[in-house]
Amino acid sequence: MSKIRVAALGLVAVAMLAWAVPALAQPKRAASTISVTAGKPAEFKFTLSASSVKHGTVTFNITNSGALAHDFSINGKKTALIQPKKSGTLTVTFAKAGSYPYQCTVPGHAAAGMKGTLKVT
Ligand SMILES: [Cu+2]
Repeated sequence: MSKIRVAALGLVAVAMLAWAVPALAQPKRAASTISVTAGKPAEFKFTLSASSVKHGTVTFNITNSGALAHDFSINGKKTALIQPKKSGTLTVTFAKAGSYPYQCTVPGHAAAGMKGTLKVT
């Protein structure tokens, strides 16, 4: 074999390792994203794109389609107040499976129905 061919084989081997090693090192669970719409289907309701999610880090992308300002609170974290037609993001880590209640913390909103439960598996 020529030196060039050996060098080329070496490069291929390195490239394959570079591909294989991160795949082995990474956890199998990828981060999840859930879309949350506040003010839908009614002003004091949330609509989530998923009702359950695997435990780990979850990014909530919240859009307020209501006429009032709302926030989104879950597992001890919450967004700032989100004005109508605006959106916000909340990244939350769920270390273990369980049922996690979420709500809007604006006074009276949760009592009016702006709450629910996310199942974490
Ligand atoms: Cu609200």
